[in-house]
Amino acid sequence: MTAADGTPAERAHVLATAARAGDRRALARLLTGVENHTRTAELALRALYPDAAASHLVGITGPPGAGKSTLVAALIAELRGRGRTVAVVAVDPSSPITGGALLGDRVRMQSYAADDGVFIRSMASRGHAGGLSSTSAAAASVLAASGFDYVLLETVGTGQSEVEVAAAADTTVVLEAPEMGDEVQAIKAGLLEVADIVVVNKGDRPGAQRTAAQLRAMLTPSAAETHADSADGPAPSPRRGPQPRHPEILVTTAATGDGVPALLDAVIRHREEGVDGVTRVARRGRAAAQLRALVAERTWARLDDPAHQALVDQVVDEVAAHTLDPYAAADRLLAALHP
Ligand SMILES: Nc1nc2c(ncn2[C@@H]2O[C@H](COP(=O)(O)OP(=O)(O)O)[C@@H](O)[C@H]2O)c(=O)[nH]1
Ligand SMILES: [Mg+2]
Repeated sequence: MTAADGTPAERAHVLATAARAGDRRALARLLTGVENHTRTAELALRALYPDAAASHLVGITGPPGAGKSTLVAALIAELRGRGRTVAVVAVDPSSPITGGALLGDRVRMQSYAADDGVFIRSMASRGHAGGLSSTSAAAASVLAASGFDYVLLETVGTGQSEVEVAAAADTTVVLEAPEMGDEVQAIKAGLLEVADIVVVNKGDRPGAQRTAAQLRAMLTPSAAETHADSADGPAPSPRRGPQPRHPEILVTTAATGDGVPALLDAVIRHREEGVDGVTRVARRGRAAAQLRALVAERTWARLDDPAHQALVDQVVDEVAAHTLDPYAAADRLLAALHP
C-alpha cells in the first residue's frame, strides 16, 4: 500500500511510519497536509506527537533584513559540524516588503540537498485556517517527532502572529541589526519582551558593539535601580515561580559565521538551565496556545455544519443590526452546540 491508498487512518499510519524513518517525501507530504488541515495529517500528527519531546525548538525572529535567514544557514552549518540534525520551518511573509532573500535560496547555495540531516520547509504566513501559530507548531511537532535534534522556526517579527510563533519556542532568539535609526528596531516591534537571547547581527558593521552595549544597559537591571527599589519604592511583591531571566546579548556576523558557535552554545545553555523551569513554562504556553486555536477552529467547524446554518445566519444578521450584542450571540451559538 502506498501513502495515497486506503482510509485516512491507514494513510496516516503509512505517512507517520515513513516520516519517522526519515523519508523526506513522506515528511513533505505530511507538512502539506498539516498546512491544509487534512484528516490524514491530523491522525499522523497524533501518532507522532509523543515522539516530539526530545527535540529542541528554537524560534528566530527579528525585523526584515536583520540577517535571520543568513543566521539560520550559519546555524545549520554549525549544527552539522557538531553532528546534530536540523529541520527548519521558515515562515515567509506573503508580501515582498522584506529585503532579505528566501532561506531556501541561501541554503541551496550551500548545497545540503544530499544531506539527510537537514530539512527545510517554507511556509506562507497567510491563509492558515487555524492560525499561523497552530499550523507552525504542528509542523514543528512533525519535524521534531521525525527525529531532528533541532527544529529552527524563522519568522519575521513584524506581525503579532509571527512573533507568537517564535515566542512559543523552547528558546527564542531575537535578531537586531546595528542601529539603523536612532532607536533599536526590536523595541518598536515589542520583540525584546519575548527574547531569551538577543543577537546583534552584522557584527562587521560599525555600531554593532555599541548597539549591543545599549541593549545590555537597557536589559540588565543596574545596581542603582535595585537600590532605588528597596530604598523608597513599595515593598517588592513576592514573586511566584521561576524568576524571569535577563536575556543574554551576543554579537554575530552571520555572513562569515563569526559568533555563531557562541550563539549555539548559549541556545543549548538556555535549554539546559531551563529544563525544569523556563522550558516547561514555554512548552506549557505553546500547548495552551495550540489548544485555544484548535478549540476555536473545531467549534467553528461544528457551527459550519448545515444543521446550524440558519441559526448562525440569523445571529450574524442580528449582531450586524445591533439587535443582539456579540457576547450574547456567542453564548447563543455555544448553547446550540450543547443543547
Ligand atoms: N554585512 C553583513 N551583512 C549581512 C550579515 N548577515 C546577513 N547580511 C545581509 O543582510 C541581508 C538580509 O539578510 P537575510 O538573511 O536575508 O535577512 P532576513 O530578512 O532577516 O532573513 C542580506 O543581503 C545578507 O547578505 C552580516 O553578518 N553582515
Ligand atoms: Mg529571511
